[in-house]
Amino acid sequence: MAYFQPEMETMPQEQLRKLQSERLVKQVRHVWDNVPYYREKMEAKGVTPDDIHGIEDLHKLPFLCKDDLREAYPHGLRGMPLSDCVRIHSTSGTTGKRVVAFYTQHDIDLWDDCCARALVAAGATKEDVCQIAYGFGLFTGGAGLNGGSHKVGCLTLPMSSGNTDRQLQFMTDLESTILCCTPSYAAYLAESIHERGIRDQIKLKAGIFGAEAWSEDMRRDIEDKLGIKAYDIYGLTETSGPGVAFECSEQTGMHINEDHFIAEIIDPDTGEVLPEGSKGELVFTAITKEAFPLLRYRTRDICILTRGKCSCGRTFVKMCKPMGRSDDMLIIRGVNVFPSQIETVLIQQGYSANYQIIVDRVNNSDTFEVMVEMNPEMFSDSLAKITKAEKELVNALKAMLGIAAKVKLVAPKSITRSEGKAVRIIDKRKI
Ligand code: DLL
Repeated sequence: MAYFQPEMETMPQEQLRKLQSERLVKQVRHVWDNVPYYREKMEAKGVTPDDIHGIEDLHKLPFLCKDDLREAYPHGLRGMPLSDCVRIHSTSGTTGKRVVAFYTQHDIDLWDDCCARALVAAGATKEDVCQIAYGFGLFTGGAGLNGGSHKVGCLTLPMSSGNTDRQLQFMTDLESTILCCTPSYAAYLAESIHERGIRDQIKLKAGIFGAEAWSEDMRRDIEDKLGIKAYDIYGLTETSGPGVAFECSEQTGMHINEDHFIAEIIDPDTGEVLPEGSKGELVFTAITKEAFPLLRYRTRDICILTRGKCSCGRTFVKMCKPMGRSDDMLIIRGVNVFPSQIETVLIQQGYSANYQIIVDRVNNSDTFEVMVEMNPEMFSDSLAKITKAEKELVNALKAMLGIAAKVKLVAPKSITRSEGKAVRIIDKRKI
């Protein structure tokens, strides 16, 4: 079994807990001394660093949420002098102020390690050619995997996202073996490879896909089309970027890099910490980051943590695929709807994951429409056949969600393709 940092990745759990405790105590002191915004929050809760003796005291600390980050924009949560910071990254948020995260060189070094662990878990060695088709720039995807790939010693192709012709040319000419990009772009590349009939020129063996929700069905679809093993990777700008958690060969959840991040699951409504195995909101405490040392950051991602023995030998706790976000869950006619549920139905019914959900409010009542691209072979079907297929989808969606959606099958490739993160939801009620 290959690991990038075996001493950490396979550390016995008791020892790991001790390491986390030591690092937490140190980190709380660092934040208290250097981040007045959080110190005030601690003071308001009547907590000081003297109250934090280890991981068992974590619950005493106040939460941070996205609103705090917006309020403290741009420098309020920075934990190191600007002269010690070497880079920023920023989120792609559509509303309000962006979130700006700062990094020291040491932060980048540890972040690269986390991404290198993910690559090695996917089978990467220095013999590999790693094509990075995540965006480079303020987005963390490109930079994170690029750094990880260098650490492993792969030949790194910093392609950034988009320009599919160029991606496929390099993929074939330089014989890329590992592809890193969003799952929606991976699906798009797979489709383009199929259309061009160049599958036999593709040497890929693994893909590392994350940054957005994707279902198990979508995984199987991409794996079949590209003939690879597809691994999930999770992270967020606030906690450095990709590599907070990564999948191993078992593909049954993502190991959280617990020597750098303490994970908790809380009830999103009450903030109460839930026992392991419960479904709730994922909260992270970064215990090694210097420049942007967030404590108890509420991710809004809904998830379950499990701490079983893993056949890969890693001892880190596993998170399941995020089951939606507590803030992008749609409430339609009073029913909670996650886009991932819709995606599952579509793939089970043999459609691609190219869809768009349109929600509106007409006469005080919610309207709910799902536009789905028909498969190319359906394009020449009669109207009656297409109407029948639409009805079948309406029924399957109703069985999954408990409410009825209007379904419209549209021409193949007519829904705007995203080469970064897919825009799945248009909620006109909010506009
Ligand atoms: O998406 C970092 C990243 C880059 C992760 C490349 C993986 C690969 P943000 O743009 O700040 O950072 O978005 C973070 O994206 O809170 C989740 O809601 C979602 N997300 C990230 N990874 C996954 C995943 C990057 N594997 C937000 N599955 C997070 C589902 C994911 N959702």
